[in-house]
Amino acid sequence: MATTSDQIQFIGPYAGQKNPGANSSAAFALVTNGGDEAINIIGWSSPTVPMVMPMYFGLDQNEVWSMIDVPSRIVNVSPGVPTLFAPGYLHIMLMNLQSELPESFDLVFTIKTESGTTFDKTVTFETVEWNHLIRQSVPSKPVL
Ligand SMILES: [Cu+2]
Repeated sequence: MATTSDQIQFIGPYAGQKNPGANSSAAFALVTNGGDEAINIIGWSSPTVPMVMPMYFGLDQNEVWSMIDVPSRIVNVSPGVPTLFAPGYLHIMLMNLQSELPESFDLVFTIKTESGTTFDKTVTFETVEWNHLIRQSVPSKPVL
């Protein structure tokens, strides 16, 4: 059965920039799967952001927030098991941005799944201050 964009929800989406005006941003959300089958996301892109990819985001040995590559690029979203993009775990890296993030913005993700489906998902992100963002360990809007 083909995966549809309605099957995946991004809950409490927020994003931040370490250096305002920089051309990269970290985006977070709790991603749920309302369908019956697990979805393996193998590709992320966007018509408006030149580069979008999942990466780990955690403190290194020097207590500095650092990005760690996810070489496979695979993110699994299983029914009943939300996938968390949050500081200390995964984030969606937005790169080569043309401008500073507005207070709120819509982002279209083109998501490709391992089962061969590709669909667009529009997500509305709120921009939060970096120092506030990194203290958050859960999505800004609790669910479940
Ligand atoms: Cu990043």
